[in-house]
Amino acid sequence: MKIARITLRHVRMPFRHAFSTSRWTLTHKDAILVEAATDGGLTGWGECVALAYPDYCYESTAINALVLREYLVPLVLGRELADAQALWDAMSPVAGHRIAKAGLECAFWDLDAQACGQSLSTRLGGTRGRVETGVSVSVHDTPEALLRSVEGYLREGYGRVKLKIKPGKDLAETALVRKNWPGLKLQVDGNAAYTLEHLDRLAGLDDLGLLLIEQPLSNEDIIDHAQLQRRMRTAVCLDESILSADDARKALSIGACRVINIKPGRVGGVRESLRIHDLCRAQGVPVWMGGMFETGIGRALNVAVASLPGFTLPGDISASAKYFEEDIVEEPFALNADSTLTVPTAPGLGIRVDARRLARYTVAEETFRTR
Ligand code: OSB
Ligand code: MG
Repeated sequence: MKIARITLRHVRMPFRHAFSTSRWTLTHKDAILVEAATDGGLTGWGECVALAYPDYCYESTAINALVLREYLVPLVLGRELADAQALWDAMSPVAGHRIAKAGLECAFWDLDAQACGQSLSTRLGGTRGRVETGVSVSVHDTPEALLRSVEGYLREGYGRVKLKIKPGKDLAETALVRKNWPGLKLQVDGNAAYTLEHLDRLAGLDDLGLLLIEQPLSNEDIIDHAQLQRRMRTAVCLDESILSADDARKALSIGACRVINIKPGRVGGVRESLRIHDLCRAQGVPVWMGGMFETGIGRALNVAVASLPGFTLPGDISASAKYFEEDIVEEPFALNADSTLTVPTAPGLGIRVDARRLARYTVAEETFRTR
Protein backbone atom coordinates (compact mmCIF):
# COMPACT_ATOMS: atom_id res chain seq x y z
CA MET A 1 0.00 0.00 0.00
CA LYS A 2 1.26 3.45 -0.97
CA ILE A 3 -0.30 6.69 0.26
CA ALA A 4 -0.10 9.24 -2.57
CA ARG A 5 -2.00 12.15 -1.03
CA ILE A 6 -2.78 13.27 2.52
CA THR A 7 -5.14 16.07 3.54
CA LEU A 8 -5.09 17.32 7.13
CA ARG A 9 -8.15 19.20 8.34
CA HIS A 10 -8.64 20.94 11.65
CA VAL A 11 -12.33 20.60 12.53
CA ARG A 12 -14.09 22.47 15.31
CA MET A 13 -17.56 21.22 16.24
CA PRO A 14 -19.77 22.75 18.94
CA PHE A 15 -20.80 20.44 21.80
CA ARG A 16 -24.50 20.30 22.67
CA HIS A 17 -23.49 20.81 26.32
CA ALA A 18 -20.21 21.94 27.86
CA PHE A 19 -18.23 19.06 29.41
CA SER A 20 -16.09 19.33 32.57
CA THR A 21 -13.60 16.97 34.18
CA SER A 22 -11.44 17.44 37.27
CA ARG A 23 -9.08 19.49 35.11
CA TRP A 24 -10.84 21.24 32.23
CA THR A 25 -14.11 22.40 30.65
CA LEU A 26 -14.73 22.10 26.91
CA THR A 27 -17.45 23.67 24.75
CA HIS A 28 -16.14 22.43 21.39
CA LYS A 29 -14.57 19.35 19.89
CA ASP A 30 -11.33 20.13 18.07
CA ALA A 31 -9.52 17.48 16.06
CA ILE A 32 -7.15 16.94 13.18
CA LEU A 33 -8.74 14.64 10.62
CA VAL A 34 -6.46 12.69 8.28
CA GLU A 35 -7.70 11.87 4.78
CA ALA A 36 -5.28 9.53 2.97
CA ALA A 37 -5.65 8.53 -0.68
CA THR A 38 -3.93 5.86 -2.76
CA ASP A 39 -3.18 6.10 -6.47
CA GLY A 40 -5.65 3.26 -6.85
CA GLY A 41 -8.52 5.56 -5.86
CA LEU A 42 -9.12 4.44 -2.28
CA THR A 43 -9.65 7.01 0.49
CA GLY A 44 -9.07 6.31 4.19
CA TRP A 45 -9.92 8.45 7.19
CA GLY A 46 -8.38 8.87 10.62
CA GLU A 47 -8.88 11.17 13.59
CA CYS A 48 -6.27 12.54 16.00
CA VAL A 49 -8.05 12.54 19.35
CA ALA A 50 -5.94 15.06 21.30
CA LEU A 51 -7.92 17.85 22.96
CA ALA A 52 -7.52 21.52 22.03
CA TYR A 53 -5.38 22.18 25.10
CA PRO A 54 -2.51 19.88 26.22
CA ASP A 55 -3.93 18.93 29.61
CA TYR A 56 -5.12 15.33 29.20
CA CYS A 57 -1.58 14.70 27.93
CA TYR A 58 1.17 16.70 26.21
CA GLU A 59 -0.42 16.39 22.77
CA SER A 60 -3.03 18.90 21.54
CA THR A 61 -4.83 19.64 18.28
CA ALA A 62 -2.23 22.24 17.24
CA ILE A 63 0.65 19.96 18.23
CA ASN A 64 -0.90 17.05 16.26
CA ALA A 65 -1.07 19.26 13.15
CA LEU A 66 2.52 20.41 13.58
CA VAL A 67 3.94 16.92 14.13
CA LEU A 68 2.01 15.49 11.19
CA ARG A 69 2.91 18.29 8.78
CA GLU A 70 6.58 18.63 9.71
CA TYR A 71 7.56 15.06 10.54
CA LEU A 72 5.07 12.21 10.03
CA VAL A 73 3.57 13.00 6.63
CA PRO A 74 7.03 13.30 5.00
CA LEU A 75 8.00 9.93 6.52
CA VAL A 76 5.05 8.01 5.05
CA LEU A 77 3.99 9.79 1.85
CA GLY A 78 4.78 7.73 -1.27
CA ARG A 79 6.43 4.96 0.75
CA GLU A 80 5.56 1.29 0.18
CA LEU A 81 3.95 0.12 3.44
CA ALA A 82 3.20 -3.59 3.63
CA ASP A 83 1.20 -3.42 6.86
CA ALA A 84 0.57 -1.42 10.05
CA GLN A 85 3.89 -2.60 11.49
CA ALA A 86 5.69 -1.15 8.46
CA LEU A 87 3.83 2.12 8.99
CA TRP A 88 4.85 2.13 12.67
CA ASP A 89 8.47 1.47 11.71
CA ALA A 90 8.34 4.28 9.13
CA MET A 91 7.14 6.69 11.84
CA SER A 92 9.66 5.47 14.44
CA PRO A 93 12.17 8.35 13.93
CA VAL A 94 9.60 10.49 15.78
CA ALA A 95 9.58 9.83 19.53
CA GLY A 96 6.24 9.76 21.33
CA HIS A 97 3.34 11.71 19.77
CA ARG A 98 1.20 8.59 19.73
CA ILE A 99 -2.04 10.49 19.11
CA ALA A 100 -0.68 12.08 15.92
CA LYS A 101 0.65 8.69 14.79
CA ALA A 102 -2.67 7.02 15.55
CA GLY A 103 -4.55 9.46 13.29
CA LEU A 104 -2.43 8.38 10.35
CA GLU A 105 -2.54 4.74 11.38
CA CYS A 106 -6.35 4.77 11.47
CA ALA A 107 -6.48 6.11 7.89
CA PHE A 108 -4.05 3.33 6.94
CA TRP A 109 -6.26 0.61 8.50
CA ASP A 110 -9.31 2.07 6.75
CA LEU A 111 -7.46 1.77 3.42
CA ASP A 112 -6.09 -1.67 4.26
CA ALA A 113 -9.48 -3.13 5.22
CA GLN A 114 -11.12 -1.58 2.13
CA ALA A 115 -8.40 -3.12 -0.04
CA CYS A 116 -9.26 -6.50 1.54
CA GLY A 117 -12.98 -5.88 1.00
CA GLN A 118 -13.60 -6.37 4.74
CA SER A 119 -15.04 -4.29 7.53
CA LEU A 120 -12.34 -3.20 9.95
CA SER A 121 -14.01 -5.26 12.67
CA THR A 122 -13.78 -8.42 10.56
CA ARG A 123 -10.22 -7.56 9.48
CA LEU A 124 -9.17 -7.31 13.17
CA GLY A 125 -10.94 -10.48 14.29
CA GLY A 126 -13.95 -8.81 15.91
CA THR A 127 -16.47 -11.26 17.31
CA ARG A 128 -19.59 -9.18 17.90
CA GLY A 129 -22.02 -7.19 15.80
CA ARG A 130 -22.96 -4.83 18.62
CA VAL A 131 -20.80 -3.32 21.34
CA GLU A 132 -21.98 -2.45 24.83
CA THR A 133 -21.78 1.24 25.64
CA GLY A 134 -22.09 3.70 28.48
CA VAL A 135 -21.91 7.44 29.06
CA SER A 136 -19.23 9.58 30.62
CA VAL A 137 -20.93 12.25 32.76
CA SER A 138 -19.41 15.70 33.20
CA VAL A 139 -18.64 17.16 36.63
CA HIS A 140 -21.78 19.20 37.50
CA ASP A 141 -22.23 22.38 39.55
CA THR A 142 -24.92 20.92 41.81
CA PRO A 143 -26.04 17.42 42.89
CA GLU A 144 -29.51 18.18 41.48
CA ALA A 145 -28.09 18.94 38.04
CA LEU A 146 -26.00 15.74 38.17
CA LEU A 147 -29.05 13.62 39.03
CA ARG A 148 -31.06 15.23 36.21
CA SER A 149 -28.27 14.43 33.73
CA VAL A 150 -27.94 10.81 34.84
CA GLU A 151 -31.70 10.37 34.73
CA GLY A 152 -31.78 11.75 31.18
CA TYR A 153 -29.10 9.32 29.99
CA LEU A 154 -30.88 6.37 31.59
CA ARG A 155 -34.11 7.42 29.92
CA GLU A 156 -32.27 7.49 26.56
CA GLY A 157 -31.31 3.85 27.18
CA TYR A 158 -27.72 3.95 28.43
CA GLY A 159 -27.04 1.04 30.77
CA ARG A 160 -23.74 2.13 32.29
CA VAL A 161 -22.72 5.46 33.80
CA LYS A 162 -19.26 6.88 34.46
CA LEU A 163 -19.08 9.93 36.71
CA LYS A 164 -16.22 12.37 36.36
CA ILE A 165 -15.02 13.16 39.90
CA LYS A 166 -12.57 15.57 41.51
CA PRO A 167 -11.41 16.12 45.10
CA GLY A 168 -14.41 17.52 46.97
CA LYS A 169 -16.90 16.46 44.29
CA ASP A 170 -16.68 12.72 44.59
CA LEU A 171 -17.92 10.69 47.57
CA ALA A 172 -21.21 12.49 48.22
CA GLU A 173 -22.07 12.81 44.52
CA THR A 174 -21.29 9.16 43.73
CA ALA A 175 -23.16 7.97 46.83
CA LEU A 176 -26.18 10.04 45.79
CA VAL A 177 -26.28 8.49 42.31
CA ARG A 178 -25.86 5.04 43.85
CA LYS A 179 -28.73 5.70 46.30
CA ASN A 180 -31.06 6.71 43.46
CA TRP A 181 -30.13 3.76 41.23
CA PRO A 182 -29.00 0.84 43.43
CA GLY A 183 -28.56 -1.62 40.53
CA LEU A 184 -26.85 0.74 38.06
CA LYS A 185 -23.54 -0.23 36.44
CA LEU A 186 -21.55 2.70 37.84
CA GLN A 187 -17.90 3.77 37.71
CA VAL A 188 -15.87 6.95 38.31
CA ASP A 189 -12.96 8.75 36.62
CA GLY A 190 -10.58 11.08 38.50
CA ASN A 191 -8.45 12.15 35.51
CA ALA A 192 -5.26 12.25 37.57
CA ALA A 193 -6.53 14.87 40.04
CA TYR A 194 -5.75 12.91 43.22
CA THR A 195 -2.60 12.10 45.20
CA LEU A 196 -1.83 9.56 47.93
CA GLU A 197 -2.96 12.24 50.41
CA HIS A 198 -6.47 11.39 49.25
CA LEU A 199 -6.05 7.67 49.99
CA ASP A 200 -8.78 7.57 52.67
CA ARG A 201 -11.15 9.59 50.49
CA LEU A 202 -10.64 7.26 47.55
CA ALA A 203 -10.98 4.17 49.75
CA GLY A 204 -14.36 5.59 50.81
CA LEU A 205 -15.64 4.79 47.32
CA ASP A 206 -15.23 1.10 48.12
CA ASP A 207 -18.72 0.76 49.61
CA LEU A 208 -20.54 2.07 46.54
CA GLY A 209 -20.45 -1.05 44.40
CA LEU A 210 -18.47 0.52 41.55
CA LEU A 211 -17.29 -1.41 38.49
CA LEU A 212 -13.96 0.40 38.76
CA ILE A 213 -12.19 3.62 39.63
CA GLU A 214 -10.35 5.13 36.66
CA GLN A 215 -7.00 6.96 36.80
CA PRO A 216 -7.26 8.77 40.13
CA LEU A 217 -3.51 9.51 40.34
CA SER A 218 -0.88 11.10 38.09
CA ASN A 219 -0.40 10.27 34.39
CA GLU A 220 3.25 9.47 35.08
CA ASP A 221 2.56 7.11 37.97
CA ILE A 222 2.03 3.39 38.40
CA ILE A 223 3.78 2.94 41.77
CA ASP A 224 1.28 4.97 43.81
CA HIS A 225 -1.61 3.35 41.94
CA ALA A 226 -0.26 -0.02 43.11
CA GLN A 227 -0.38 1.25 46.69
CA LEU A 228 -3.94 2.48 46.17
CA GLN A 229 -5.03 -0.83 44.62
CA ARG A 230 -3.70 -2.68 47.68
CA ARG A 231 -5.94 -0.45 49.83
CA MET A 232 -9.12 -0.90 47.74
CA ARG A 233 -11.45 -3.76 46.89
CA THR A 234 -12.74 -1.82 43.87
CA ALA A 235 -10.70 -2.42 40.73
CA VAL A 236 -8.34 0.41 39.80
CA CYS A 237 -8.37 1.04 36.02
CA LEU A 238 -5.60 2.96 34.28
CA ASP A 239 -6.21 5.34 31.37
CA GLU A 240 -3.63 8.16 31.07
CA SER A 241 -0.77 6.02 32.46
CA ILE A 242 -0.95 3.34 29.75
CA LEU A 243 0.62 4.42 26.45
CA SER A 244 1.77 0.99 25.24
CA ALA A 245 1.54 -2.76 25.74
CA ASP A 246 4.81 -2.50 27.63
CA ASP A 247 3.26 0.01 30.06
CA ALA A 248 0.31 -2.36 30.50
CA ARG A 249 2.59 -5.31 31.23
CA LYS A 250 4.52 -3.36 33.86
CA ALA A 251 1.41 -1.92 35.52
CA LEU A 252 -0.21 -5.35 35.78
CA SER A 253 2.97 -6.98 37.05
CA ILE A 254 3.14 -4.65 40.07
CA GLY A 255 -0.62 -4.66 40.72
CA ALA A 256 -1.16 -1.00 39.77
CA CYS A 257 -4.55 -1.86 38.24
CA ARG A 258 -6.93 -4.74 37.60
CA VAL A 259 -8.62 -3.27 34.51
CA ILE A 260 -7.31 -1.28 31.53
CA ASN A 261 -9.02 1.39 29.43
CA ILE A 262 -7.83 1.18 25.82
CA LYS A 263 -8.00 4.26 23.61
CA PRO A 264 -6.48 3.59 20.19
CA GLY A 265 -5.49 7.26 19.94
CA ARG A 266 -3.65 7.37 23.25
CA VAL A 267 -1.61 4.22 22.60
CA GLY A 268 -0.55 4.97 19.02
CA GLY A 269 -3.28 3.18 17.12
CA VAL A 270 -4.94 -0.11 16.38
CA ARG A 271 -1.76 -2.19 16.27
CA GLU A 272 -0.80 -1.25 19.84
CA SER A 273 -4.44 -1.60 20.98
CA LEU A 274 -4.40 -5.20 19.71
CA ARG A 275 -1.23 -5.88 21.66
CA ILE A 276 -2.71 -4.54 24.88
CA HIS A 277 -5.93 -6.45 24.22
CA ASP A 278 -4.05 -9.72 23.65
CA LEU A 279 -1.80 -9.27 26.69
CA CYS A 280 -4.76 -8.54 28.97
CA ARG A 281 -6.83 -11.37 27.51
CA ALA A 282 -4.00 -13.84 28.16
CA GLN A 283 -3.92 -12.70 31.80
CA GLY A 284 -7.70 -12.62 32.24
CA VAL A 285 -7.69 -8.84 32.70
CA PRO A 286 -10.83 -7.07 31.40
CA VAL A 287 -10.39 -4.15 28.99
CA TRP A 288 -12.87 -1.58 27.75
CA MET A 289 -12.96 1.07 25.05
CA GLY A 290 -12.36 4.64 26.19
CA GLY A 291 -13.56 7.74 24.40
CA MET A 292 -12.21 11.18 23.51
CA PHE A 293 -15.42 12.87 22.26
CA GLU A 294 -14.76 11.42 18.79
CA THR A 295 -16.43 12.49 15.57
CA GLY A 296 -18.02 9.70 13.54
CA ILE A 297 -14.58 8.78 12.20
CA GLY A 298 -12.93 8.04 15.54
CA ARG A 299 -16.20 6.58 16.82
CA ALA A 300 -16.23 4.07 13.94
CA LEU A 301 -12.69 3.04 14.82
CA ASN A 302 -13.55 2.62 18.50
CA VAL A 303 -16.63 0.53 17.71
CA ALA A 304 -14.61 -1.76 15.40
CA VAL A 305 -11.83 -2.30 17.95
CA ALA A 306 -14.34 -2.80 20.80
CA SER A 307 -15.85 -5.71 18.84
CA LEU A 308 -12.81 -7.82 19.84
CA PRO A 309 -13.51 -10.55 22.40
CA GLY A 310 -11.44 -9.12 25.29
CA PHE A 311 -13.58 -5.97 25.55
CA THR A 312 -15.82 -7.35 28.26
CA LEU A 313 -16.80 -4.10 30.01
CA PRO A 314 -19.06 -1.40 28.45
CA GLY A 315 -17.12 1.32 26.61
CA ASP A 316 -17.33 5.12 26.60
CA ILE A 317 -18.75 4.93 23.08
CA SER A 318 -21.99 6.80 23.17
CA ALA A 319 -24.20 7.78 20.25
CA SER A 320 -22.97 10.77 18.19
CA ALA A 321 -25.95 12.74 19.54
CA LYS A 322 -24.57 12.73 23.10
CA TYR A 323 -22.09 15.38 21.98
CA PHE A 324 -23.13 16.69 18.58
CA GLU A 325 -26.25 18.17 17.04
CA GLU A 326 -24.83 16.97 13.74
CA ASP A 327 -21.99 14.48 13.05
CA ILE A 328 -19.73 14.72 9.99
CA VAL A 329 -20.57 11.18 8.85
CA GLU A 330 -23.65 10.48 6.77
CA GLU A 331 -25.05 8.03 9.28
CA PRO A 332 -24.46 9.15 12.85
CA PHE A 333 -24.00 6.42 15.46
CA ALA A 334 -27.30 5.76 17.22
CA LEU A 335 -28.02 3.89 20.45
CA ASN A 336 -29.84 0.55 20.27
CA ALA A 337 -32.47 -0.26 22.91
CA ASP A 338 -30.03 -2.67 24.63
CA SER A 339 -27.42 0.09 25.29
CA THR A 340 -25.27 -1.01 22.36
CA LEU A 341 -23.97 0.51 19.14
CA THR A 342 -24.04 -1.50 15.93
CA VAL A 343 -20.65 -2.35 14.39
CA PRO A 344 -20.50 -1.13 10.76
CA THR A 345 -20.27 -3.92 8.18
CA ALA A 346 -19.25 -1.96 5.07
CA PRO A 347 -15.58 -2.24 4.05
CA GLY A 348 -12.99 -0.33 6.11
CA LEU A 349 -14.33 1.95 8.85
CA GLY A 350 -17.70 1.60 7.15
CA ILE A 351 -18.55 5.29 7.27
CA ARG A 352 -19.07 7.97 4.62
CA VAL A 353 -17.93 11.48 5.43
CA ASP A 354 -20.50 14.13 4.45
CA ALA A 355 -18.53 16.71 2.43
CA ARG A 356 -20.92 19.59 3.16
CA ARG A 357 -20.92 19.08 6.91
CA LEU A 358 -17.17 18.50 6.92
CA ALA A 359 -16.69 21.86 5.17
CA ARG A 360 -18.98 23.55 7.71
CA TYR A 361 -16.69 22.57 10.61
CA THR A 362 -13.29 22.82 8.89
CA VAL A 363 -11.24 25.77 10.13
CA ALA A 364 -7.93 24.90 8.39
CA GLU A 365 -6.89 22.49 5.68
CA GLU A 366 -3.65 21.49 3.95
CA THR A 367 -2.85 18.85 1.34
CA PHE A 368 0.41 17.00 0.71
CA ARG A 369 1.24 15.00 -2.43
CA THR A 370 4.07 12.83 -3.67
CA ARG A 371 5.97 14.59 -6.40
O1 OSB B 1 -10.61 10.43 30.75
O2 OSB B 1 -11.83 9.09 29.70
C1 OSB B 1 -11.37 10.21 29.82
C2 OSB B 1 -12.78 12.55 27.16
C3 OSB B 1 -11.64 13.22 26.78
C4 OSB B 1 -10.47 12.94 27.42
C5 OSB B 1 -10.42 11.99 28.44
C6 OSB B 1 -11.56 11.30 28.80
C7 OSB B 1 -12.78 11.62 28.18
C8 OSB B 1 -14.06 11.03 28.55
C9 OSB B 1 -15.20 11.13 27.55
O3 OSB B 1 -14.27 10.51 29.61
C10 OSB B 1 -15.50 9.82 26.92
C11 OSB B 1 -16.38 9.98 25.70
O4 OSB B 1 -15.87 10.18 24.58
O5 OSB B 1 -17.61 9.89 25.84
MG1 MG C 1 -10.33 8.53 31.67
